[in-house]
Amino acid sequence: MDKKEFKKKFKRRLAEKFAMEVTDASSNELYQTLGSLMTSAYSQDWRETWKDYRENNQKQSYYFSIEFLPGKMLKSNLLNMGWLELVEEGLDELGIQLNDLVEIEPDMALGNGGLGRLASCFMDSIASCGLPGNGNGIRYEYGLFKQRFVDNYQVELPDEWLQKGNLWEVRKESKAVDVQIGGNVYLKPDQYGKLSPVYEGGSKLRAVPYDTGMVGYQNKIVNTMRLWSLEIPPEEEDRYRSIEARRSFEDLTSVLYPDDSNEAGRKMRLTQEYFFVSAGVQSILRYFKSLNQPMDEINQYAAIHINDTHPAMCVAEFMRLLVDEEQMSWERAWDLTRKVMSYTNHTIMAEALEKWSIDMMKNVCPRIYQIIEEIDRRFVEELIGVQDFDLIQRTRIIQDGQVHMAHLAIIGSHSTNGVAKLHSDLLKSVVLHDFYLLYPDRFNNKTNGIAMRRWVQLANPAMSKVLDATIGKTWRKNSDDLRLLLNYEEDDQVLNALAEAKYQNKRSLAAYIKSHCGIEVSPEAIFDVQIKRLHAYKRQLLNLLHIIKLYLDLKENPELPIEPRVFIFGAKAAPSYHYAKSIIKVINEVASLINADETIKGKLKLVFLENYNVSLAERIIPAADVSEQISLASKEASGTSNMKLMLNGAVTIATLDGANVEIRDAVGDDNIAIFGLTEGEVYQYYEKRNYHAIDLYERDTTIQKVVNALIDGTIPNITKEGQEIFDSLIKYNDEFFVLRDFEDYCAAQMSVNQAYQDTRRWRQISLRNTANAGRFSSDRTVQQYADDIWQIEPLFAHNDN
Ligand code: DL6
Repeated sequence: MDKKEFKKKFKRRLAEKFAMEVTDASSNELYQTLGSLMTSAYSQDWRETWKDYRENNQKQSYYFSIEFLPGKMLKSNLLNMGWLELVEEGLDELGIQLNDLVEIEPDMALGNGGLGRLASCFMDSIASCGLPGNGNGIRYEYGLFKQRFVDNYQVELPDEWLQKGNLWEVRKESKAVDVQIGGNVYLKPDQYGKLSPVYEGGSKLRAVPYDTGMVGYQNKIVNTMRLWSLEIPPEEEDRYRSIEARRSFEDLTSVLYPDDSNEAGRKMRLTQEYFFVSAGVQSILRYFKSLNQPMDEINQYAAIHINDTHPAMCVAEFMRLLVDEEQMSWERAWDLTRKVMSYTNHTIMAEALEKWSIDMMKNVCPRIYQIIEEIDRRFVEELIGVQDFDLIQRTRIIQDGQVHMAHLAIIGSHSTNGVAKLHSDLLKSVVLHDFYLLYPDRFNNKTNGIAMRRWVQLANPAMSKVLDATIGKTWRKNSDDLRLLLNYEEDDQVLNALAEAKYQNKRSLAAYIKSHCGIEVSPEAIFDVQIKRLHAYKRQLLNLLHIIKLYLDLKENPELPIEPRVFIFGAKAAPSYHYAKSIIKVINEVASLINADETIKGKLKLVFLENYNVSLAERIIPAADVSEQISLASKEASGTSNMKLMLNGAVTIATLDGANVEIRDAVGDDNIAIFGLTEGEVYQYYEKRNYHAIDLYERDTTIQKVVNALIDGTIPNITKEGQEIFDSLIKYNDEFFVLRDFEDYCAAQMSVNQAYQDTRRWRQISLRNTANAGRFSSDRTVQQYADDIWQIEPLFAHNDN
């Protein structure tokens, strides 16, 4: 399609859809028109992709994830369709700005952070690599809450992202399935003595899929992200006549991560998990059966991926369908289940490794509980006398009245992977060590990656242009070609062009900050960025204490020779995570104090941007000079903002945690500022129990001064929160070693300050970061999953034009 044709089609579609001309239409109507043109254009490829998979009996992977965080899809679909420039120019000629239409689109946020964003990067990469892989999740009616600051506190507002409809999804009524929840189940022998389940009571939920096309990068492949929505089956209508009954039913999939601080919230969460697991697995089996292949060979057609423990019930649901519905023997079904399933662990934080009480599981999905009990019984039976008794006790699925979901996922699959080298090593040596002893061959690493297309081509057009002009355009398809940039590290023209692109991005972020927060920041200053969920282990507190130190130093000596710095935070705290919310309050109060203080001559600014989400990340990341990756070593599984920021030329200040280690290996010690305890040192402290934060506080006057500022009135309006944070450090012994790493962190910050003062050197470091980021493409990651875990192959059948 050329520009002329696009304009003609656009005007015709607007007339058909809204009986309007361009000049009469609102941005929303124009957005709807463009979206409808796009979906009808790629639907043909979507259908063809499906047909080809089916006709070639292609093995497909199904990525089960309770979170997906795609963000806005208008521009990324345009880019992947190869339409971006043409549409931008065509619309411009019609007097329409594409960016005005982008503003209309809600930021689809069906996830909290890294886990969901990774799933969406994978969706993009799987399609872009031409791999047959699909997503499977929940179509929450409300996305992650909208964060507002009121009185400097976080307040959560509902995110009604579906209010104006969703352009990209298609409701597929014909593909609905029913999911049985609750009731009783008992096993009854049939005439041959085989036991079959008999269900009594409970309720049936209708799961209706909404499919969204996942458009590959200019390759005509369109895969599917299938999100399940809950409806009342017609035969159950009578039960839900009252408004309350209907509402409590519909509430089941309305919110992401219902509050798990109470029993009702937890039950809802477990119901959500079983709902999407059962619906997804049933639909995979139904599709497989339509291929008329022997059930015994299903592992050659389907790979089911358990993304974190939330979908771990896939193991039991798959067994249920094979044994109860397909009448397969337990042994054969178990063999197939393990061949089909694989699992990724995304955290080593004990509290995030899910466990469900037996009672609750019996209550929500009684048959699944029976099957898990049987898996557990056989696991113990098989190992008893072969393995150490204590090891069996520690690894079994059911322990102390609870069902351990990670154990189920590991025992019931053929592959368990971590998401960065260090994390995978820690899984083997510490967190899942017992399982590693049992199944050494199942453990592997798949370092995370990011969708380069979104995080450079879309987010940073200014830098993309410089890259095109310098190293040609091949990097757009093959991110390893970014390395060609290394040939230009002595080329002042290139260094200046990259710096100019960064400066433009900083100017536009500064304008955003001005209009959204009313804070004036200078694009000449260092933009120092920490963007991620708010969590104690990620140590936003360490960053804050250093800011307080700089502020106090500047108060003492306003002439202090430091480069002007703007510290930028973006983070949401889970609504029930009190401590994290206190940190937000204190950061905001410190910001109010610093930003209003003219005596420090604008050398320091602090900005906490409200409502951090994918779209905001796309604004912040291209403008960052410094990337804060300062979690306590051993706690961050991988991190992915570290990769996005590095790719966009930010210089990382980091602990040796998660994927930071691999970033350090990629750029070399001279191009990153590493500080702090190593993971080995952290474990030593745990072993010897010899960390005493109070000693550091009493010994070190700088620490004392900074920490005291939390409680001595230096920072107004934080009486409660300041005390709470002070206590977490001093009274409760600083769980995440913030004070232990403080001095080293300040030294690393100082080295960054010095490096920035040497402009040319800084620009070279920045160039090296971009040049070495290619390996962190999620195209590489999904290809590794495809080769090593899922054993799926790309489809080239209709990819020849
Ligand atoms: O693997 C994606 C992402 C990692 O980059 C982060 O390091 C990790 O914290 C995150 N994990 C989760 C799991 N839930 N919890 N807690 O979000 O996964």
